Amino acid sequence: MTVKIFDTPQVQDFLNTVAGFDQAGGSERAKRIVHRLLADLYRLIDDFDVTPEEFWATIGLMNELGKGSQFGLLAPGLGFDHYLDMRMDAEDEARGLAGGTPRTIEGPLYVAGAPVAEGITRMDDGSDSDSEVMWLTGQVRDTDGRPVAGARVEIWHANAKGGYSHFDPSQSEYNLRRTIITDAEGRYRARSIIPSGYGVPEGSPTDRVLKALGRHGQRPAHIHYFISAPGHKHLTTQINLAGDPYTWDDFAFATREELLVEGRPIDDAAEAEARGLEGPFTEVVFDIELSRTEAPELQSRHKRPRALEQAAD
Ligand code: MBD
Ligand code: FE
Repeated sequence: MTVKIFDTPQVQDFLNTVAGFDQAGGSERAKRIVHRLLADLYRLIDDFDVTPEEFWATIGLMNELGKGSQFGLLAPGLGFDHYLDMRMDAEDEARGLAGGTPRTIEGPLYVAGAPVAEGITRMDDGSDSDSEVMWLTGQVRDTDGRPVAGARVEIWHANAKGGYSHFDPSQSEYNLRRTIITDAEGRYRARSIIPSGYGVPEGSPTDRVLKALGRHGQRPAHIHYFISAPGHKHLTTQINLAGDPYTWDDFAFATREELLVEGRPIDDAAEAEARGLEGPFTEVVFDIELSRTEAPELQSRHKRPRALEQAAD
């Protein structure tokens, strides 16, 4: 039976009490946000005639999401990460800080504390001899085209099975995760392996939510970056390797035209030798343009829970 009680004074008074409006302590912002959130949900329950069975199934699902630390995975699937990016883009536009390489979402699989190298490094541990060798390089410049020496370029990506070290126990510590400090010409260079796309674990609570929406949990092959340098705006971004069937069908909505990079297959002994490689490889070039800013809060990444990062950092 359909009943409508949301607009009654009893329910409205009840909401005010639940949100702590009649209490002196607590945070005004927390109260207003919780009040709004609960009001929207109470109204939804009324409008959709949500049954107790549906409500408690949802509580069970949320407990499972929490147990598996999956809220960070569901969030991009529900578009929150991209929505926050759209808001930060609009803020940059309003502040006159637009320009440079575009941002895109961080995702939940960063791990703090990767090994740091000057200018050049190898990211893979050499245990995967079946994967395609990747030569990943680029130059960091400011928006006037001047190279940025000494920039911190943090890179992380999946292996050819779509797994990330730390979260995938079959990989060695910090495999496919490095920080490279750009050389005098602003360049970074890394030997690695070509990543595959990521897929949300089959049967996981996040997968169940996506399936209920008729959606999949696949991401195209991508490589994550944090780039920072004093006097420049911190950049969180990713590149996508062109030609992936999921390029424009990313469950996390991170693809941007400007961030699509075509790998160049090279089968030339002299080219390989020039990079200290043997045999064929695929070169992936990603140049990065940073906007200048003197605001210290714009020069470092946002705080959020991250693996192996101190909450105080
Ligand atoms: C990933 O590798 C990722 O980048 C995002 C955003 C979500 C899940 C897995
Ligand atoms: Fe990723």
